[in-house]
Amino acid sequence: MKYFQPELETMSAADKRALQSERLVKTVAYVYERQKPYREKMDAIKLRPSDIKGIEDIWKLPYTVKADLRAAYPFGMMAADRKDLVRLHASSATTGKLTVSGYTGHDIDVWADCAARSLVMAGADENSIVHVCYGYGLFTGGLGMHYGAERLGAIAVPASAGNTQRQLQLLADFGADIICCTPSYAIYLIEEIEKAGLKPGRDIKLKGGCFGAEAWTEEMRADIERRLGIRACDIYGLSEISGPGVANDCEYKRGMHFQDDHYFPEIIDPDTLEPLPVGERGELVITTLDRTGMPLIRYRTRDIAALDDSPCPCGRTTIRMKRITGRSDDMLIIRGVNVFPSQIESVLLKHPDVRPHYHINVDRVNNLDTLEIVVELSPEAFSDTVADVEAIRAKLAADMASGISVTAKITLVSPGTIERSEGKAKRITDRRVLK
Ligand code: DLL
Repeated sequence: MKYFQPELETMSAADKRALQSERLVKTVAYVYERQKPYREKMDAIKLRPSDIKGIEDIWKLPYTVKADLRAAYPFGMMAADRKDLVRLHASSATTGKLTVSGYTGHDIDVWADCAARSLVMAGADENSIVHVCYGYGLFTGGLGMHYGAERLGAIAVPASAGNTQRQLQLLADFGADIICCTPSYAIYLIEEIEKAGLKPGRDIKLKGGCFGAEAWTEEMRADIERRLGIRACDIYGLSEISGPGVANDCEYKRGMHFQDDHYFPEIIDPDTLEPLPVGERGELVITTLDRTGMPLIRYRTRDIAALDDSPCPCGRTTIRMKRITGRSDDMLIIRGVNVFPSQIESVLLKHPDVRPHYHINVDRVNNLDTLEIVVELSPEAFSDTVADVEAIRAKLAADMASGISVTAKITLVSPGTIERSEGKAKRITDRRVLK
């Protein structure tokens, strides 16, 4: 199976634009009528739904921000009648109140299609067994991929997060070929697979996976692919828009195919709020084109990404999105220098003597920001002499200084010291916020 919905995934540019235009015009009229907080934003700038004639007018529309969702907690952003809503999810990824997301049956259908498209890109088909170890619950990871697997006609294994030994048993006994989990959990699973003496290919039959819900790096992808012998696809999504499957890598892994018949992406400069041209990195803004439960117009995701409209050899014509390098609110400012945790990960993973388990501590001592990176040694390096370990530390410190332009204290710890994550990894402790 090459595509899940070939007619939609390989649509011509002209047909795509016509579809996006038609859907945007409808969405704006619907939101103006049914979503009071957004109507007020449009009224404030005297913008009428009839001013939006097609996708080329999208820049005229005001942004929606997370604070709008919080202010409308819990149901103020719902546009559908209550009787038509069938599900709620919520996210507490950042501090503060939950952001609630409401879905009609139509929204769940569209989301399942997008998750099924993603699974096909990772190598799944109707004969697949899809092992889902994203958490099931208010978090969208578990149920999103579960519905996608069923939509595809594959078998979904709702393993959910946690109980790693049980996960290994299920993977070995059921023989799943596709796995869905966070990249940090994948690394944990791989370690346990290796410890148990299970061999990918022989005991574990995985061929591909959709890994997302947190920022990760090409180095991490290479590590997962090498150790599991699989195709590791990056999958993006957020509960406000639907959940996993808004964008996903195909087999060429040249950026995630953004499901732009349903979700329209833009990149803006987060400071000036001006749209940026294709290719430039900035904040991702998404408009839902046919959502009915909780449509969102020009939602500022805070995620930092770039778009790519060059053709993809896979034949899909959806616009692509380069790997998310982080969230603008995750960006650390250390002594005036901007540092994304993913840049730190990238430097660490180029070093064969450490493993991808790390924690970042930021503090302020005598009015000066300090950065400490605690990382686990590989089991081989751990048995080296003290002098060898000191050499590893010095090399990492030097690579880090040139990689992120900030000096960091490197603390090497023994294998297994850093807490493993079952869902989104929590890798930063910023004590400055408490001071
Ligand atoms: O994380 C939905 C999801 C589940 C995506 C499973 C992929 C796989 P939220 O909990 O609402 O939803 O968190 C959304 O997670 O704004 C990004 O900051 C981050 N994120 C999600 N996918 C990626 C990714 C789910 N592939 C927030 N790369 C988003 C980097 C990601 N960050």
